[in-house]
Amino acid sequence: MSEPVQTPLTAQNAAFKPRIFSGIQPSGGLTLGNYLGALKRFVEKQDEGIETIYCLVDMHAITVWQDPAKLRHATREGAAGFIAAGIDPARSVLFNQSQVTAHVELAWIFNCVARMGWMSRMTQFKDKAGKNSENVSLGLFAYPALMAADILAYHATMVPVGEDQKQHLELTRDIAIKFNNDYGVNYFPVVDPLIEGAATRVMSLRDGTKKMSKSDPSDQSRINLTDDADMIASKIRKAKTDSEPLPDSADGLKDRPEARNLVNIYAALANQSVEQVMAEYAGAQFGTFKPALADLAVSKLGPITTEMNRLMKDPAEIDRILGEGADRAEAIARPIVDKVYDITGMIRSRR
Ligand code: AQP
Repeated sequence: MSEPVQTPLTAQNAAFKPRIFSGIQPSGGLTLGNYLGALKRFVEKQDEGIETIYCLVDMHAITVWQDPAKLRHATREGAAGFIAAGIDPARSVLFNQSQVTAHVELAWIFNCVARMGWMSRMTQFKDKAGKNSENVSLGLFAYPALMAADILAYHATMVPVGEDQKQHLELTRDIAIKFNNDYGVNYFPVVDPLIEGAATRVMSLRDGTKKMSKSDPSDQSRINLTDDADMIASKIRKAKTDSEPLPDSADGLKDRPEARNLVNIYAALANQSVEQVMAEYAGAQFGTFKPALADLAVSKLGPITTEMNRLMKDPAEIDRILGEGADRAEAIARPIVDKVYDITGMIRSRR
């Protein structure tokens, strides 16, 4: 396990209890990118003893089309992946987003706080919408407001994520600050992003300039947590590289995106620094390095895959765990979101 990183709480957050929230979309199977950039670190945070709340964000997933049966399957498989990777549903709160309505209630309020200009600058929206921005869902545009609601409905102070989510977290901070200023309160914390480790941005195995992603049309571009040992070894063997041997320092990887990606993956899986990996493999050809990486990946991911497969044999038990997690999540979020109705001047006379 890597050394815990102590991120100082933003000054305004002194009034808030340290609490972690993060989520993953069940928009496909979990990838090595999700594992190294998020899940592995979710487990580390849980094991450091901080209060941790983790979510399969199914409402986010439907911002692009999801087949209902596949979404249900991916949500259960995602939950199985969390547990198999080390999330203990007794110590962390684990649930799927749509079971706790506080998320969408707060998201609407935040839609009215966030500005069109802020949303228009989101690079993930631009990447996902591409040239088709007139035809994508309104939900895809408003995605970061729902993400802010996911986090702030729990008054979470820290959010472990991969590098790609940095801009969305800055927007979450902007929403919290604007809400607090508009209503003259110090009600929402200004979250600290936790973007740590050697693999905060795992790249595609086919193109070292593109992020590894569940929705990439090429299955060869990613390692899925459901891939077996042969598949992992074959994908790593075929991963795009250049023809040079590995350099003797991290500096030598600067203009070699594919080589850098494989070294980062190795370092993150082995819980080593990039320098430690370079010290061991300086001068090695990919013919040597790739099999070593494949062995390492299989030894780390194999037990997770086996456990996921075991858990997936009992979907009712997974649903039970998600339901229990949702009850615990609801108990935290409900009073926080109810107070937002009071702050914003909504009459709630039925309660
Ligand atoms: N390639 C990656 N490297 C490091 N971290 C990554 N994450 C995702 N891909 C990488 C981190 O995983 C968490 C959950 O991400 P998500 O599923 O909510 O959405 P995403 O970032 O859009 O992931 P994908 O795989 O690319 O999904 P699709 O294809 O559906 O858009 C986040 O913390 C993210 O940083």
